[in-house]
Amino acid sequence: MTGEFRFTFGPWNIHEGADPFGPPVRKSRAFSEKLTIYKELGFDGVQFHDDDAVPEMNDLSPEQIIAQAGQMRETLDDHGLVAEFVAPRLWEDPRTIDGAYTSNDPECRHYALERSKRAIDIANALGTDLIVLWLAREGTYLREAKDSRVAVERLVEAINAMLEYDPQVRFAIEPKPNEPMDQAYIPTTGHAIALGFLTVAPERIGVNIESAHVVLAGLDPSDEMGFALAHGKLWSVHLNDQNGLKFDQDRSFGAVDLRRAFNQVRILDRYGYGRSGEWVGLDVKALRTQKDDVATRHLSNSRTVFLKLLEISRSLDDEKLEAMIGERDYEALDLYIVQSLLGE
Ligand code: GLO
Ligand code: MG
Repeated sequence: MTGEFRFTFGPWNIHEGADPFGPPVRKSRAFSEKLTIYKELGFDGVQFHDDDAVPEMNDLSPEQIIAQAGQMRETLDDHGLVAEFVAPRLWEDPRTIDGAYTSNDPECRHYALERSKRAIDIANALGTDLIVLWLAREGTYLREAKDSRVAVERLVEAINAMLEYDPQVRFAIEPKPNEPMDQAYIPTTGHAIALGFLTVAPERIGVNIESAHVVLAGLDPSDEMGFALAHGKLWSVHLNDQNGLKFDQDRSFGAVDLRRAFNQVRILDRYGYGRSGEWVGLDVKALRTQKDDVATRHLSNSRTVFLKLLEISRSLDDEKLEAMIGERDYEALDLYIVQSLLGE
């Protein structure tokens, strides 16, 4: 069964190029302007942080938030776009400095949960049932400051409260091993799925696997995808690339390791990814050196590379592959793949 692929990205993927050592180098684009670019670049879906859909939402009542999200849905309709997911942005508020759901301060944990419920309201108003939880600050810089067992219990408690708040909504946890924290509590796909099994509704907990995050954990993205697929839990992907164990680079898909990218496309295609409505998200950043007028190429390039690798994967001679595998002639297999990637 082959996959069916539609593409999404988030408004944060078109950005001004600031990094921890320097200010913005490109002009800001309004969200409304970004929306006009999606279709031109070949994308049909939008990924949202809650406050991408409803800016300044902490100053609004729940009713006002729902009304504004409803307007955003109309804007999406006008552009022929749909919302893939909403992610509560729980890492910028002063109350989430020491973590959101795992903060040692009960008032801060309360804020995180209430904000997450508003994100669920926004998802409903936008017409999606998927919430992505990137657990950004759920970790610590020093082991003695927080209790890792209690942290897991608090994550389960918060997720249970969200599951109970809305009986339909599904959650895709986006694991990441580090950054902004030194060590995160839910660093890999296995941790995320296991966390789901501690909740009251494991069938509503899946994962969003990001290639760069997997590389930062020292693992192979296509293997992590295989693990999630075997559990029926691969509900979104954030494809990108990463040059070794550094800061989270979000490089264009396939820009660093083409073969690693190929294997991600191949496993998604072989197991019918997208046939149940899953999207291919490209969580890529423009290089800081990229000039303003061409600072969306990372998105269209990533999609182009995905489709090219898909073509290569589908053109492989299955009988030849099976024969090499049957003979255990993995050197021949190796050369066949490399030659295919070289276009030979
Ligand atoms: C950062 C994450 C981030 C999330 C996004 C959605 O490392 O990849 O971009 O994917 O905030 O929650
Ligand atoms: Mg991501």
